[in-house]
Amino acid sequence: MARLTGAEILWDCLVREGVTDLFGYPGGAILPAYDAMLKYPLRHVLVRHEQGATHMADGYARASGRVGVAVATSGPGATNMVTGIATAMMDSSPIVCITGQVGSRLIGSDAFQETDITGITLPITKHNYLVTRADEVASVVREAFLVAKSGRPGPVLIDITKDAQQSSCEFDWDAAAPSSDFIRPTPVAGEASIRQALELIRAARRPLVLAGHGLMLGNATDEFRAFVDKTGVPVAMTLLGIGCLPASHPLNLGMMGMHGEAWVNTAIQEADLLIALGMRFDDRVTGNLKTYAQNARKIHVDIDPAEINKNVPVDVGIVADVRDVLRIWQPALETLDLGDWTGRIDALKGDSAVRDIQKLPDDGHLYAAHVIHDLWRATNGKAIVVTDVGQHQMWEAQYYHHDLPRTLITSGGLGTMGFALPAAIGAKMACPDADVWAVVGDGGFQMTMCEMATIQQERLKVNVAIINNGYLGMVRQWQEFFYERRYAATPLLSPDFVKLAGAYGIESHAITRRQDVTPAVQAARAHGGTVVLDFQVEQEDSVFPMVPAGADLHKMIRRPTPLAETGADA
Ligand SMILES: Cc1cc2nc3c(=O)[nH]c(=O)nc-3n(C[C@H](O)[C@H](O)[C@H](O)COP(=O)(O)OP(=O)(O)OC[C@H]3O[C@@H](n4cnc5c(N)ncnc54)[C@H](O)[C@@H]3O)c2cc1C
Ligand SMILES: Cc1ncc(C[n+]2csc(CCOP(=O)(O)OP(=O)(O)O)c2C)c(N)n1
Ligand SMILES: [Mg+2]
Repeated sequence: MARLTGAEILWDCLVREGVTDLFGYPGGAILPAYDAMLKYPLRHVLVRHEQGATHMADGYARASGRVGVAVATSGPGATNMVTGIATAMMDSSPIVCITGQVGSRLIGSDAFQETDITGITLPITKHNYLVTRADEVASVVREAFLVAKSGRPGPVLIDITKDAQQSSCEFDWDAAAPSSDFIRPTPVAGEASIRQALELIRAARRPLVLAGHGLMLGNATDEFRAFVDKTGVPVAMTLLGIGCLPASHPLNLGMMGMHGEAWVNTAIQEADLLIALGMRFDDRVTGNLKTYAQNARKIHVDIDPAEINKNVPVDVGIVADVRDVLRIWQPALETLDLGDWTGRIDALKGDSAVRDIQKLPDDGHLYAAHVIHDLWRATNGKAIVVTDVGQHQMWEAQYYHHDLPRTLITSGGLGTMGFALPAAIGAKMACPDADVWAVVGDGGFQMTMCEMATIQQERLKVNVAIINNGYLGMVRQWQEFFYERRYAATPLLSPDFVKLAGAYGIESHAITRRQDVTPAVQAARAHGGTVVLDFQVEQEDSVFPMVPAGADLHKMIRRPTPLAETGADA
């Protein structure tokens, strides 16, 4: 058994947990840990703001399924992490955040850079720890990784006092294993509910799957595809579920909800059975709960018992890992006789006007939809696209057709502007061979664009597409629809992004015409380093369709121009 400092034990444990990369920013209370880090095979990415570190850890986790790690000092370093931790919590992303804390004797004395970060993050972490002794470090780190990745994943914070980092003790990895009392077994689906669900599935004539993020979190996409291929049930996806079934699969209908496809929302209202898999009936998904899917029986599979009957009462709730359930169901599944249900959905597609913008003649205007469509084409639908929050995020979901799981990374639950650039850095670190694009608004980019320096210092290639509409576009859209076009605080002045990127030593171009989009994307992909593309798009375009917040799901605001609809993109 070796005698190590708390700081050495911390990194030793991380290496044993399989960590290779971490994102952080140093300061006084975490200095002993930073000093000890030099001895361990860990790649530390120096961020420009601790919020960036948490989003990088989050993007790393979402792209790879591994736990992402972020490090900060006490006080302002720790509080800067709060937004990123809440973002990870809302979207069930497994990250471990490590913060330095003032010496244990100083706690409670308003010491320099003291803040009660475990208190502050209590409601936004799955669990958190204050470690005051070196001999606690190993067991806490091992438990923290287990908590972050097991069951419903989520963020965990470990706050370690400076003296716990500095003092020494015997380090025994095996003795620090989480106790068997602590390890909660994955819930097992009850036989009765499995049987009831199968009966409902067999009896259904107008069934729909509501496919969510849990399918990716539970690595269940192969089993899910087998379920769909066997039964023939059409699939609607949540924003975070995009990628769980290839967009090109004939039974994949697209996104549901506030900015989902019109035919999907109408089909939900007409369905006689909803099979919800690893999704949590967010209000962006359901609209008015009183009128939501009234004709449908409902099956809900979720690993978190708190989600069953939380927003939508269901007929059969199954608390289990969705992959286990799909595997148990598989032998009993049969191809369903759905009569004209798929024909009905095709008819609904026919009168929808979501994708009509592709058919517009090129009248000299550059629409965001054009940019996303051409980005999809030029990257063969295989890029990892990390979006920010706003209109561009919704256009990405509508016009980029993801064929692979974990290739759309976006802040859904918290809707955190500033997420994209740092999360894209994390995704690139996790998947160095992937073609990674950050699709950002002119507003959100300005919240974390300092991370361009991180990209350069780390010599990373993360391409950036700014959808520059001169507005906080999504808020402007709400003002247009619901506040009689009073654009309070939404017109947005931006710097010259090309010059700004240039100041960081990053190649950058502005694009204003549609015919220049594809060549710009291709050139960016071929370039050896990061390229920032400033797409100056139509300023007052809106995302359609739109279910106003709290409205009935089938009462969508549609694009006013009556254009011929195309289900498939040209
Ligand atoms: C501007 C904006 C607009 C939006 N508009 C839309 C919209 O139009 N449509 C839309 O869908 N979303 C929209 N969203 C996103 C929305 O707010 C939610 O984030 C999203 O609907 C959540 O998707 P989810 O339930 O699949 O994922 P999560 O919120 O991540 O939930 C995943 C669920 O899976 C469960 N789970 C995890 N692991 C497993 C496992 N192994 N087995 C079983 N269950 C598991 C979890 O317990 C959880 O209940 C919008 C967001 C923004 C910011
Ligand atoms: C941190 C944060 N602040 C405010 C908001 C509210 N909000 C949601 S979308 C949006 C506008 C985003 O503007 P921009 O980044 O330019 O994207 P666009 O909608 O124009 O595509 C705002 C302000 C938010 N989601 N996150
Ligand atoms: Mg904008």
